[in-house]
Amino acid sequence: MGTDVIVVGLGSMGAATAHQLASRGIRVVGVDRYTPPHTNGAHAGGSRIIRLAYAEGAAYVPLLRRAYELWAEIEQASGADLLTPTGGLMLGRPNSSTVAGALASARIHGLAHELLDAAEIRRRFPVFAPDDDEVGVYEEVAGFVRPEATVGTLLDLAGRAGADLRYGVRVTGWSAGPGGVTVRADEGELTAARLVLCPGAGAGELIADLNIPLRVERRVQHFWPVTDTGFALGRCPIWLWESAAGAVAYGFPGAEPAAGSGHRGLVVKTGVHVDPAGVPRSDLGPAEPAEAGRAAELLAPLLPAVASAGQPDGTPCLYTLTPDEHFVVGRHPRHEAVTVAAGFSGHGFKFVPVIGEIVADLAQHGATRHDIDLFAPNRFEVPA
Ligand code: PYC
Repeated sequence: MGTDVIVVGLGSMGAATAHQLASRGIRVVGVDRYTPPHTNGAHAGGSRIIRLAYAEGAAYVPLLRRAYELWAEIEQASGADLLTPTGGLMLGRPNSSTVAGALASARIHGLAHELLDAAEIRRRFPVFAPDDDEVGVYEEVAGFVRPEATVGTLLDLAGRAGADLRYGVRVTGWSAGPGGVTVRADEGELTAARLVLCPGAGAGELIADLNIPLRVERRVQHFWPVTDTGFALGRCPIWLWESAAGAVAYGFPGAEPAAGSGHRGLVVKTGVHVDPAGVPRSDLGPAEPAEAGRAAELLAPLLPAVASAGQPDGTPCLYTLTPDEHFVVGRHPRHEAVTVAAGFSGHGFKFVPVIGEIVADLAQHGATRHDIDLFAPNRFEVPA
């Protein structure tokens, strides 16, 4: 019997899509160059933020509501612990996009939230030292998800539902015609009725014909050894902070240190999402002391205990950024049998289950009930 859908890329969105399709009884073959979960893309590092009052746009909120439902369903189906609510604090000046965007989403969608001034932030969460003119939007439902465990769980569930998952397969190209799709790989060709492309940082080659000016950029997540128990889970929320200079950093409550590390305190993970003074790189080489130094310099005003902690470990990952930093999700504009999910711009992981649902809808029915106008794959095309 033939294949209904080939899914290229099983890193996160592809894993969720393969799970959705296989659970619907669709014959899926999934291929990946590596064996996910792995450290070659965007799902390494142990944790990713999830939040509802979405600063990046109110249009994301309905998708996040559905994502929360699906995260719970996946946890229930697998027994895996994938999402930990911690509360979340969006910090910055009132007119920063991080604060103003979160507030707008909360107000438009009637989301439970509190607006805290600097003194109240310092009182409730003493590890933070915001300037007097900074505020925070606090929401209870925010927290973090576990990316590697999620990808592993989704692939496991997909395989159990009948998906044929093949690893170590390097895809070199594809074509689509009236009779279906052909995927070319080092090992030979695969054919199916439909194709889903979830290429992650390899998007440049596989969706080159869409002419999306994607940028692949390195980011390093740092793990700081701290002693202040104010960072403990239950006392410290996940956070996102926009500095007056336009840098955006984020972080998590402290975790137990790895056995044998010799550190008796907590390990706090942070990342720099935007550094206006950063020089773009797109390699996955080992984290460098200068990168930790720059992170400490950026974080010093907000989190003095992190900035003065010992040398952190660092894990690099790759962002695939679109020009407007909104995702690319939809049917290929010239090949109706092909669906694309790419360009998650460093803020996509929280959406993994709902993107899987949307992409499976598009591959199965050609349409989805979710509003994905913001993500149109052809929005960067210049009219001839
Ligand atoms: O939601 O994880 C996130 C995030 C990090 C930086 C921007 N958004």
